[in-house]
Amino acid sequence: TLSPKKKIYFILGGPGSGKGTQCEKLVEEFHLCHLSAGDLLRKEMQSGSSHGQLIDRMIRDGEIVPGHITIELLKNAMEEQTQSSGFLIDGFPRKLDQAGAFEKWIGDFEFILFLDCPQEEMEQRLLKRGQVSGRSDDNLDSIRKRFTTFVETTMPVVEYYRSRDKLVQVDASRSVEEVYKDIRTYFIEST
Ligand code: UP5
Ligand code: MG
Repeated sequence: TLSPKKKIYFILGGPGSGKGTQCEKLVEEFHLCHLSAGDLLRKEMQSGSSHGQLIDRMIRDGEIVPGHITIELLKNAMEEQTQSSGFLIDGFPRKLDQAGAFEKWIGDFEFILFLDCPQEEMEQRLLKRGQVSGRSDDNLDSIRKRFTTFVETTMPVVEYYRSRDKLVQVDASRSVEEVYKDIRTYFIEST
């Protein structure tokens, strides 16, 4: 099981809000281990796992992969990592029942960082990235589906943790540097 001394932070925000970009900057400054649930699922898909086809279809349709699959991947990645002082869990939990199941396993965590960004801005960013990313879900049809899933299923997670005072929120519509300037203050206070 996990060392109880390790700090755990979650990063949530809509598709294209800048979760991955901001996590990279946090890794540089605070030496945390960055685990993107989406990246872990894409890696699992490419490894030829028995869940590959299911993951492939669900990512393309912007749907949330069954929790037992994602949680297993996250647990394994966290147990393998013995060096870092803590974890940045990016893009998870996206659904209330998955949040509950995972919280039971980890026990306590520091906070959820919510990157708040208007849909038009996220759409622009993703369409631009889509020209080069090769991601199967960076097309307008998939992007719209990802937005719907985010609003219907993931925003309730955000609101739940806000009501428990476990949420910090930043305006993610600004430049990468401006957003990071705000974000880092929460991590300075916490580490
Ligand atoms: N960019 C970033 N910040 C910018 C800024 N401030 N100003 C201007 N441009 C900015 O950024 C996206 C693009 O915007 C980049 O080109 C960047 O340079 C630019 P990025 O940092 O990649 O944003 P991020 O929020 O990480 O966007 P991402 O596309 O990764 O978000 P999603 O949440 O859609 O993707 P994720 O990989 O987390 O999940 C993909 C799918 O996996 C889900 O739709 C779902 O099907 C599945 N999934 C699950 O089922 N369960 C999970 O728990 C997790 C994922
Ligand atoms: Mg990402």
